[in-house]
Amino acid sequence: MPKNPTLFLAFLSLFLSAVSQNDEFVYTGFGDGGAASGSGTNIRLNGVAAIESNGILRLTNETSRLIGRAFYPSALQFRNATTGAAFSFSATFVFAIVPEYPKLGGHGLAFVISPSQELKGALPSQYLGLMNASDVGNFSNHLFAVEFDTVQDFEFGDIDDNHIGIDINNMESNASVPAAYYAGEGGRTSITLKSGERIQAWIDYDGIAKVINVTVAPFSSKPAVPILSIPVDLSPILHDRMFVGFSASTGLLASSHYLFGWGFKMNGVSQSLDLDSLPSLRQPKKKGTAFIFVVSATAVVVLIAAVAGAAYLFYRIKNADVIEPWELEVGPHRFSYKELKFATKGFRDRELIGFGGFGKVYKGTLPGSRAEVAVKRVSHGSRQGIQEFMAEIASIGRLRHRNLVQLQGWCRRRADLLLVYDYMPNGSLDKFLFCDGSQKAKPVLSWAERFGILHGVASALLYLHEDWEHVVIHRDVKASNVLLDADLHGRLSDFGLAKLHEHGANPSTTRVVGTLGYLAPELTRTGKATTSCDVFAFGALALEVVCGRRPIEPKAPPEELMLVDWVWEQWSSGLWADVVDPRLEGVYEREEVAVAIKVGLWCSHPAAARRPSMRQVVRYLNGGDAAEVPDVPSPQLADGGYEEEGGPVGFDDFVHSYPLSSLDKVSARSTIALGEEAAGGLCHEGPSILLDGSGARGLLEP
Ligand SMILES: *[C@@H]1O[C@H](CO)[C@@H](O)[C@H](O)[C@H]1NC(C)=O
Ligand SMILES: *[C@@H]1O[C@H](CO)[C@@H](O)[C@H](O)[C@H]1NC(C)=O
Ligand SMILES: *[C@@H]1O[C@H](CO)[C@@H](O)[C@H](O)[C@H]1NC(C)=O
Ligand SMILES: *[C@@H]1O[C@H](CO)[C@@H](O)[C@H](O)[C@H]1NC(C)=O
Ligand SMILES: *[C@@H]1O[C@H](CO)[C@@H](O)[C@H](O)[C@H]1NC(C)=O
Ligand SMILES: *[C@@H]1O[C@H](CO)[C@@H](O)[C@H](O)[C@H]1NC(C)=O
Ligand SMILES: CC(=O)N[C@H]1CO[C@H](CO)[C@@H](O)[C@@H]1O
Repeated sequence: MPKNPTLFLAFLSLFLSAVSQNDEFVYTGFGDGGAASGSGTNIRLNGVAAIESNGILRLTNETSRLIGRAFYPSALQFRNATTGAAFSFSATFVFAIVPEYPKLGGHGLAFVISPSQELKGALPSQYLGLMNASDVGNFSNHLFAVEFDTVQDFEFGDIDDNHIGIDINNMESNASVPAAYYAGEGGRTSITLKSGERIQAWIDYDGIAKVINVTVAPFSSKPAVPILSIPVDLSPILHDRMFVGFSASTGLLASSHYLFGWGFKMNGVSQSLDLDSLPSLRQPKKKGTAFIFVVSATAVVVLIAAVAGAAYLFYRIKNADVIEPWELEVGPHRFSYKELKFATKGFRDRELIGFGGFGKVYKGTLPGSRAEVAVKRVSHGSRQGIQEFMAEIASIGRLRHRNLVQLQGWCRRRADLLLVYDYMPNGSLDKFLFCDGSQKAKPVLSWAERFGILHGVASALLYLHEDWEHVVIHRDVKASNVLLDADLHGRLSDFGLAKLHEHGANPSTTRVVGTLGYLAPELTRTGKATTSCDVFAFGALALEVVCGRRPIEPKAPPEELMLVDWVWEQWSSGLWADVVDPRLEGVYEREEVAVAIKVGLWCSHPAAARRPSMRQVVRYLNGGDAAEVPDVPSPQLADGGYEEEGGPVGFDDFVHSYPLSSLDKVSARSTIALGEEAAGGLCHEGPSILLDGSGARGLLEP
């Protein structure tokens, strides 16, 4: 028994009253007048969150890579302190997500119960401001969140770009569903989170049955059946006292995330919110009955003036560029749309010089300098396109190397995205190497020219991998991405797929992009692009340049189908002269060809760890002495547990020869499609493949 029972009881009642006082609140708007009922306290904001004058809480605006959070100011008792059992609770809130580009969201918001209001070290983008890459899945996070996600992130197995998920200590949801609601008998009606409209959500936890329910609807009455209902015991996940609130983030793509009202109750049903009584993003329409006559008379006059003005303004606006703040921070020169339209003669089809993975490429002549440029127009409204574009500008703006195709500048006009490059008069390397026989066949490149091109591409890759301030992985090294300038020097192009990696950081990717025949085997398994994947693709390129053949040649006899296999075979039996492009008619430097073959085979090794670095590649190409190049490790010594000891060899290694292993995760359909295309006698580059993070699904791009 405490010595002073009165004092003890006073403390106890104070404690209990504190608990009961804090266990329910309602925000009807977040302005001063709309403070939580009862308490005079308002809401605690951090990151870029702010309350707008009309009482709307804005978690983020449309600037990229922001975090905004709002928490109820004091911690709430979420568990019975004696038993450690989580209490039931219910929450309801109204939010809206207004994306920068109407069809593209970025990234979403989450209702969160967390041990702190700060969440130090957390990242924006796909992490929603909740955690960082090293925290993901760690049980000491003690984090419960319901995500309203508008971006499909393959790394965390997102089901689509419009889903609701329950996240426990992890960004990979324990359960998720496409956003929708059940209205009456009507079945499931889907709802677009990033529509910009107000959406109400309800989150109910039953501490006895240990079930969490999530419901959303575009109106205030709660649908009877939740859209997401899963059994989960929050007792081990929560601490006794936790903070409750919201977190939102933006990535390369951005949305404004708004909250309009929020009700919460521990051990009970939260007070309902009425959409009509909450602040609204749109200005209410003014209704004036008395003035209608006067107004309409005036309106007629104004209208006539306005139509004339509008016609002029429309012309102006149509040709005007709206420059957003982030655009000023992007490195290279920003062209005006008018300049580029003029340069390409209005993007005329006759100026078209190619199709990239994400858009068309036009030839243009700049109005002032008369300089020739290539203008890549990223497809309108394609979400991938815009993401690629952002990555492209950010990463290549400041890259400078004589063997890279220089980005001169760029332009964005609404959803139209344009990149301006140096014009390469001689086109791409693949046009020179393959397609003999067609009328447009280019002259045969001499060995000296070929060796020079390999050398140039290797030094460009070395620059990207090691010599720049960030590690840049090209991800799509192939003959059609090597362009030739007027002097037939090779220049690496198309950094649309490049992503930046800080030196030392663990490069991880969410999407595998590449081209059949150049994809490193480990890439299809792990989905992680590394510099070794570029080395692998360079190996394929080196062999192509020597042999004048594609990495996979469907028209060739079966034993020659896979270029690497065939070259390895001939090389090991000393018959390597047979693989050299017959169009060279035997005129080549034997020593250099041997170096190129050796380096090509070495780079093509199926085990990433056994491939050389680009620095070694450049050194051996410079040396031009085959004897200096170490013996290429046998491809049979792939990764796995056997190595040189002669231990057990995996079954798979007998089934597939090693370059085929780079195809084994790609559906048979891809291989067939490739065969058909080639059989049609078309002069195409091989199909590109997009694999999702699981590595299992192959999509063909024409
Ligand atoms: C968004 O918020 C950030 C941080 O408060 C600010 O720097 C930026 O200018 C804002 N952007 C826009 C478009 O309002
Ligand atoms: C906590 O659990 C104990 C034991 O079941 C119970 O007696 C007590 O009333 C509970 N406390 C609260 C605040 O629910
Ligand atoms: C990740 O967040 C934790 C705290 O949640 C922090 O200690 C850690 O330093 C962060 N890591 C990075 C790489 O920022
Ligand atoms: C989880 O986080 C704690 C505290 O930040 C840390 O000590 C621990 O090593 C982490 N565990 C894992 C598996 O990363
Ligand atoms: C789901 O939640 C439980 C904890 O309740 C956890 O053990 C599990 O790893 C979570 N993640 C997934 C993806 O199911
Ligand atoms: C959750 O949903 C289920 C299924 O509709 C329902 O039976 C249950 O009562 C709900 N629980 C809560 C706490 O709303
Ligand atoms: C081999 C080849 O086609 N070379 C051309 C490369 O481009 C320059 C400049 O346009 C031409 O003069 C060359 O003939």
